[in-house]
Amino acid sequence: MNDESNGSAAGFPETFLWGAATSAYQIEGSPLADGAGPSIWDEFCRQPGRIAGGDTGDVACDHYRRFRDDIELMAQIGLRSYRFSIAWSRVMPEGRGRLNEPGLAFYRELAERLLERGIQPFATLYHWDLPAALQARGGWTNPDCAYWFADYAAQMFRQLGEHITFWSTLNEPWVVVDGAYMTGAHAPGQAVPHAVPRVAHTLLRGHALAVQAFRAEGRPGQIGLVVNLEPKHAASSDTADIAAMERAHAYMNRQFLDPVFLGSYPEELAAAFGNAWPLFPAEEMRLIQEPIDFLGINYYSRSVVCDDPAGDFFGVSRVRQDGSEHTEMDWEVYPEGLGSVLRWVKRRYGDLPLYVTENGAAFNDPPVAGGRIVDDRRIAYLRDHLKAAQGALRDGVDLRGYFVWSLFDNFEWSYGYAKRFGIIGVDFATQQRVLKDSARFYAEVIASRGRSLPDL
Ligand code: IFM
Repeated sequence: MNDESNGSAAGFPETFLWGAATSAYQIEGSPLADGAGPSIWDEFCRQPGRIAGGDTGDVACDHYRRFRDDIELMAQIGLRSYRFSIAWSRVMPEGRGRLNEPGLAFYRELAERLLERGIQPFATLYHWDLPAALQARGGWTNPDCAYWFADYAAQMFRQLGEHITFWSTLNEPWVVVDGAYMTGAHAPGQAVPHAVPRVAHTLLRGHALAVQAFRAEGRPGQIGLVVNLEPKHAASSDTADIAAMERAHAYMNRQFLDPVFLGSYPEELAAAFGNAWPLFPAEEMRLIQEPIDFLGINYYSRSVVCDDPAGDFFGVSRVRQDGSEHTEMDWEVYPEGLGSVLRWVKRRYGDLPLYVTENGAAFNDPPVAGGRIVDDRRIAYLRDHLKAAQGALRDGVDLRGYFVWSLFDNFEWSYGYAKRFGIIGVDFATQQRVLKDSARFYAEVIASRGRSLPDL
């Protein structure tokens, strides 16, 4: 992935989908209300020491009860689309079989009201909150989980497909394998690296079976996959560092896309896993290549890496770029990387419709003053990334939309509520919402189709 220029000339296309994104466990709260079943995150948050400050998603942004007012805030910003996820155990408490009608009613009303306000629902089927009942059967380490996921997906297409036409199967499968099974920092918190290849494969089988289920339903709409990508740069021109960069790139950027678009896993992974690398049946590799309508790309940062036998599972360590600006996640601010990943996907995997399904930054915002939250660093971050996206568009990338992460300050997984990504500030004690200056900035960008961005 090389960096290239990202200049720009005109505004974004008329049909460009301007949005903001969230996920169920991070904002909804009331995870067990109205007959919902527990998810692995409900259970994980109850394990001492897992989440900063002992935080949980029990209340979060209380969106489950406040979504009607929240849609008004979305309309105020002028969003054309809202990307949210469906909590599997809210609609299927045991993860299989029985549907929970009040849970379905929540998503149905959410989608209906969004459409009434001219906001396109963009639904994710799996944003990490596996039903606990399925974890008890092995979760994603059980190959049957692919079928459980596809059955759930088929039910959602049937139950909600009248109102929802944009679907994505999995959000960031790399984080599922890395957080949940490589490092154990995410639910279900198992650091079992040898399980990673099989979990990745089961996720991809589940994804492909869900896409087939969508086609079988014959409903109008589009279905895709969402991955998180980041350019990997070698810390030096040393061959060991370059090889380390290739390993990191194979693991994070190619592990899921090579099988979907090219029909094989990166050789670097088979080499790194050695005896733990399974023999994947040819018919399963063919299944995984089920064509999709779009690819969603979540982009936040790049990473500069070096060879380090004492580093991660792949013998790689990150080299922090001290001279650069970093967000509160300690992620380097690197807008040109967004253009790089968009162009790289087009070059390597072909010219398919792309969406930037997440992009944003956690910063320590100043307190509310005079009804405002002045978050200039977030504005600069969004501005520079939007310019990079526009440069890619100008270079012929078929970019169809852009979603800010996140609409609200929310539950940032193992960091709890300590990291604030929102363009809407949330006071978690009172649930008061305040549109940050970045929300007003984004509203202008949307209204002007990007012409309010400098140098456009
Ligand atoms: O909060 C997460 C989100 O759930 C998935 N993508 C990255 C975000 C920021 O870490």
